Amino acid sequence: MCTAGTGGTTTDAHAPKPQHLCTDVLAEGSAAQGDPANGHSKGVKAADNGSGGSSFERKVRKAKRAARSELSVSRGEWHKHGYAAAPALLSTAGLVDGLPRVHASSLTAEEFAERYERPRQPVVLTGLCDGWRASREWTPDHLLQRLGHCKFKVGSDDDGYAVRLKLKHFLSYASHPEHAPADDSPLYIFAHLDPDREEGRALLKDFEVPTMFAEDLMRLAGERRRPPYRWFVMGPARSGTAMHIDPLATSAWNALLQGHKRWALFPPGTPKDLVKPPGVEREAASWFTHVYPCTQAPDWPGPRPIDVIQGPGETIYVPQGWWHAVMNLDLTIAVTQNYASTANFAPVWRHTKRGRPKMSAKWLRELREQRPDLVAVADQLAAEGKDESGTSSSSSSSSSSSSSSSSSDSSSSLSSDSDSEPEGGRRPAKRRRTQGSSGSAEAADGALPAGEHRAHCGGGGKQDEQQPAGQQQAAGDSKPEAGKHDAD
Ligand SMILES: O=C(O)CCC(=O)C(=O)O
Repeated sequence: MCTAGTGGTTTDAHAPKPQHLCTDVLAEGSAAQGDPANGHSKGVKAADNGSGGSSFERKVRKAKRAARSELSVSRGEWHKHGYAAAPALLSTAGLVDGLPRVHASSLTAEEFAERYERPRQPVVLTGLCDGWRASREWTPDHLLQRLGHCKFKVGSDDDGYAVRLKLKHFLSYASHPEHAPADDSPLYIFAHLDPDREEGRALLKDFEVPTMFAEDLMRLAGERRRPPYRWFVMGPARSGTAMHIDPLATSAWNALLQGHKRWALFPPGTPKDLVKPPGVEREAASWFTHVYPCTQAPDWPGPRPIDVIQGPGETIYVPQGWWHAVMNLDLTIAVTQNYASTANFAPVWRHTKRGRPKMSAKWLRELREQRPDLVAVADQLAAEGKDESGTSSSSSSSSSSSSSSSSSDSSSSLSSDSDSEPEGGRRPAKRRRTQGSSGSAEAADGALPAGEHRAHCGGGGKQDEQQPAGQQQAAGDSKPEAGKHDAD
């Protein structure tokens, strides 16, 4: 079968409803040529001298070592693949975008549910972010001025704790020719929007959850109990998110404010070993280099990916169960949120009950008050033995095994510019690692998905696929960073 290559081939007739032929978004070609991240060099340079043996350099090295301990910084292993010298990786020439664009104003929430959510059809919505302050102010320069001193998560260490960099250092890293523009798979900010942190509070004011995604049933479990579910995402060219399915069978929306993202989506049921073949590094750049070309070969045995080039102002809807990998084509800034709604409640409930019993008990109590119709769904699943526990939701509700998992974490943070700490909180005196490999585990009350997020380079975000959620849950309350993409 296919072995390797670089991305950027033309999709074929298997790609659903090709709608718009993309031109090469990098025609102006900055990232591929190692140009600093677009459009903000003035502010970034003013903030930091990104060269020499500066403290900036030390902080970046430290963050890199923590976020990807398998790569030696000093031996140049962050650029061992030479992806930065392979401009085809960032080219969209010949790609056929396979998703329809629908203007948000032409769709009610109910129409969205009927046309896209219930049939689990991905779509790109336009116009959703037009009125957001984020559309105007989430530029590198502006964010630098406002939040340059704040630390953002750029990865997790081997114990699952957040690795953070100040935004001013991250932006210097993103633009300095010897840093991100040279790295195979650069560090990526994937930061849970935590209202207990300064940057979380600030950024949360800059956007509104669009009405079609507003149902957000997990809020009934309580902000403290529910897993992290919304993230600020910023990354330079070639950073991204490796192939995964979002956790707990949630669906997601991802609104892009700056730059361009390349997506590859596979429908639910696509075999994991096809889309995540063993031996391929868990980085988006590696996936698009080594796996994507195979998906275009005549003997590819699975469905072809849907290619999408998401541009600024576009919001992609990723329904529950879809595999997706995402690579940034230039410096991107986005916000993404995972959610449960009436449309995906049944699978989310199954995964949550199995993987997060304490949360599901609390959630069920609230659903009983506010959504008895969904409790009937949960009971039906239990009666059919489909909630994986075999116990009825009626009987489980009283036991509320949901005791503690107290979020021990108040938000004091260890104070260094590049550090590792549990999400939202203080690193416990004795760190405890949640189960799972490579730091992939779900924190007790933590991440939607937790822990590892080598899924996207460095970033700590949503998490991975169809792993029995029970394997993700950690007991106790000293928790590693909550990530969106965990390892499987
Ligand atoms: O913006 C990205 O890197 C994609 C994020 C993603 O795939 C996700 O949040 O599930």
